[in-house]
Amino acid sequence: MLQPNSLPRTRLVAALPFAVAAIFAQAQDKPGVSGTELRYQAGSSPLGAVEMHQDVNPKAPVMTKAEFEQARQIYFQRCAGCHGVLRKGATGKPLTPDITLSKGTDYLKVFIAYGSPAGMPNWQTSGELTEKDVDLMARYVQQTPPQPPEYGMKEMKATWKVLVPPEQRPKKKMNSYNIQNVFSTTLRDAGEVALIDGDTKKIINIVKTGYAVHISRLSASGRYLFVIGRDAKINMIDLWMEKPGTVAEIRVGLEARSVDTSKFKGYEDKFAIAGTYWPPQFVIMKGDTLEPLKLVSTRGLTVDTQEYHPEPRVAAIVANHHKPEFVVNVKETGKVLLVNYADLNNLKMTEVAAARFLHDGGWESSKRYVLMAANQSNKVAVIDTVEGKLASLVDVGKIPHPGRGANFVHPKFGPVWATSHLGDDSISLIGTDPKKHSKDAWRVVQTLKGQGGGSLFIKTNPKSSHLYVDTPLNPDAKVNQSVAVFDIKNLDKGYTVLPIGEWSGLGEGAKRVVQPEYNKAGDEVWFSVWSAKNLQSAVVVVDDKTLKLKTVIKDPRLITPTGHFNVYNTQHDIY
Ligand code: DHE
Repeated sequence: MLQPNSLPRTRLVAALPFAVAAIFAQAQDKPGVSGTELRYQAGSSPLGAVEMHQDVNPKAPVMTKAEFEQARQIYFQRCAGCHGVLRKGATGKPLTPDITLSKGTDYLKVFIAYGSPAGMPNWQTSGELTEKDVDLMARYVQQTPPQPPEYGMKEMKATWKVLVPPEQRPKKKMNSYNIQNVFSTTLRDAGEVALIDGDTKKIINIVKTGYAVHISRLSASGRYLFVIGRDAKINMIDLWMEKPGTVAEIRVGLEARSVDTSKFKGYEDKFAIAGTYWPPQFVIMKGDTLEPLKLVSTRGLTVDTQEYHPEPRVAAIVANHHKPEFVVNVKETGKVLLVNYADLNNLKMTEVAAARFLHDGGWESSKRYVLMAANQSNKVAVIDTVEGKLASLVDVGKIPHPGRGANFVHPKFGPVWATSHLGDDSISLIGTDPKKHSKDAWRVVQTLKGQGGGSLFIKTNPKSSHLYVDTPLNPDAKVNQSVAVFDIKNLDKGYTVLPIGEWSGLGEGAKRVVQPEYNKAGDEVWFSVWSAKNLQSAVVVVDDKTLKLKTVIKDPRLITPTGHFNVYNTQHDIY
């Protein structure tokens, strides 16, 4: 049998129908999706493990039950991130039988094996799938898409556990940790977070969380830490306990990425909110117990062509500090919802039309305007949360990915917010001060050139004069194992490269350097050095003034560290 990559290109092209061969040739000249994008978008979905109802489609090619199940697993591991759970299209094209049946198995096999210039990765020639897998997938996408179950209040309540009721929790902080300087580090493949004391750099506790845990956020008081897994499990951790640990948990859906808490005066620690990828909805919960209170579906019409989308995923959620409001990004429809939580029974929501594929983002320094990346649209949407309307849609580089972005005062243009990009090496600086710098507000005032594409996170701090840009998904190991640092006072000088991977002193491994995060004082920057599950990883701490190595935190329990969240900076949205 032929192994991936072993098929001579000429032999295969000769065997193809003309039109297919032409697409193939084009795809080879201009591969659709870079390895960078592939590594990011094609993340594994926990829905592969969920039982789903399946119809038999008499028009589709025959598949045994075992073949179907195997293909379904591959689909949720590799394809659902772009083509959607229901295969109705997300950032990738729809793959429903009305489209795929008329193409036929041979055509689809070539498409899957070789990719297309429009964005389909070359799954077989890249070695990611075998020829047998490709045949399986070509037949699978002609079947009726299996539908995952809905997940509502009843299912949520069945998973909801209050392990320590509020009245049995400490009345004051029972430990001697400086909790404002604690870091919650995601241990992705262990399904855990490490709580690390930022002062001593010692691990306080390792807390079991959901599958492929994603992000951590803080309550307004800084006492409670909320962690969400890709399987939509939330852990609420009480940092006042002698040994901080989980006091409540819930599963709010079947797949998720975002959680946040109410930050407005009078509502501190009162509500939590989580958004789910499946089902497409968000839920508002009690802030001290995670009791689910209000569930809102995000299914609806797209912002541009105004067509129904059956699975618009909830991406980033941020809490407004000046209003009782959550800002909720609905990815596939391209709408930002401003959800007022003052009266949950008569919920008021402002729907701001932005652009499709809203992903991540954060506040500018005054916290009136929130900037959200519409990643596959190559735009940043600026929402004025006082007026409750779109202030601007700014064109930026290819696939902006700011994390929450970086705010600093530009020597010439005043306050700016910055994003780096997955798809190119640019860093866009957007003016954010419509009062004093009106002609520069909501436009890219300067574009910096970084180390390369594959950037995920950018960070600075009001006390620092540096801007750090990671590139963990760049294909070049030299670039993905290091970080670029710009001097904010002298941006034209270019960047300095810090070889964080090398500084970690780790042996073999991918050692991708991910997510700069400052300590509370703003004088240290922490980086995860992320290697595979079976290899050692580390957290590297850099002195922000001197840009020299300060400490390497190594521990066998630090398995696949990715994001890390400093309590104080996350609580106050300092970035
Ligand atoms: Fe993330 C934030 C979704 C892959 C690490 N990620 C987010 C947010 C979303 C998201 C919607 C914003 C949450 C918020 O602010 O409320 N991420 C996704 C995906 O859909 C995607 C592309 C594929 C997937 O299968 O999950 C994806 N993310 C990754 C990774 O591969 C990363 C690097 C490692 C990992 O843990 O899997 C990763 N994402 C992060 C981190 C943040 C994040 C560290 C928080 C950034 C911040 O500064 O707040």
